[in-house]
Amino acid sequence: MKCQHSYATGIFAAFDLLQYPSIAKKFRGFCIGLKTWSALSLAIFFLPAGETIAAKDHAKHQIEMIAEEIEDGLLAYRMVEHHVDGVNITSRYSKQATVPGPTIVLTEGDKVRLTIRNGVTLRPDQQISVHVHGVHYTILSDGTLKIINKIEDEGAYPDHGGRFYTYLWDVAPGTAGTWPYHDHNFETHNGSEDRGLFGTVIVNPASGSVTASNGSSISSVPVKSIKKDYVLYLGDDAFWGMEIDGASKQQTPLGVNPVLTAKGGDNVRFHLIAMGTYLNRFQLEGYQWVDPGTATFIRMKDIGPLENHAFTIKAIGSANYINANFSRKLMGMRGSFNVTSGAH
Ligand SMILES: [Cu+2]
Repeated sequence: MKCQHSYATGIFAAFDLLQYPSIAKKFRGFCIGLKTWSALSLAIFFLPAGETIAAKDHAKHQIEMIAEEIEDGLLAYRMVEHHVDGVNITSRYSKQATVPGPTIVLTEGDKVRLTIRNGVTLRPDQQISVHVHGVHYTILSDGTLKIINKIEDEGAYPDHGGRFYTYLWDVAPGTAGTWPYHDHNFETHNGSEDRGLFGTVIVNPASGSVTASNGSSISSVPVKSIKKDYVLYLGDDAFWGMEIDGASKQQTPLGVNPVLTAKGGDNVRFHLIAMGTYLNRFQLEGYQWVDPGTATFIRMKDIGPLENHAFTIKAIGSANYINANFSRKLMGMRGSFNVTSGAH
């Protein structure tokens, strides 16, 4: 996924260095972009890479992930630890590294401190990073190489000796939505998301409710009423899926072109992210849903590279989901949405 980058500086830079001074210890060299904070930067940034970060900061989400090699030459992210307000929620995630990687569920207004480690030892000189879309951050949390960000290679080298890189995300008002994150530094400055290093951030709205369709009318339903979240990545030849159970919050990787299951009458939410290079036309045959930001029903959605689409529906019957783009259809990009009988 090639990215367009917008660089936020200023207020969040101050926030970054003052509210989270400990975080800057990982940076090697000098920050040439933050002149205002140069005196502070000199003191903080000169510390060696890989120094243990002091626990003193205030991010609601404390996240540590590692990238690892898995079967078939794939690379994948694994959740090592996730604490929310000090509560350990790591058991929600797969114990293995998965494709797609862990889905990080946030709410507008949250702050995140995410540390990445690199367990891919086959290339000792190659960084792995986490570059995220949708949320706000300073240039030092962009997760790209210096050739792009002009300041620093913002990733982790292989984990000999505990090297890592830490990002700060500001999940500011207005960032609600479904966003991809992915590596940007392995092998090339385009990263290695085509080998599995990608995952999803879901930012739930601060209002606590989302627009939903029951097939004929539009309503607002509580996020808490959603029984399942399905995350579907659209590659060039397959969907890669995972799901989150609404009650237990347990995340389950579903593999390629997965069968999605729901009980009739349940609210379920689809999150589609296009990571390939082609235009996709998503259909959930027989269903209509609300085009986000509008009050319009749609029965298909064109999703180009890097684009996202999320919608909530009431499960009212089994259907196939399909990429109706002709060549993608020929590749077999389809799967089933199996709805068992329940309280309609
Ligand atoms: Cu991207």
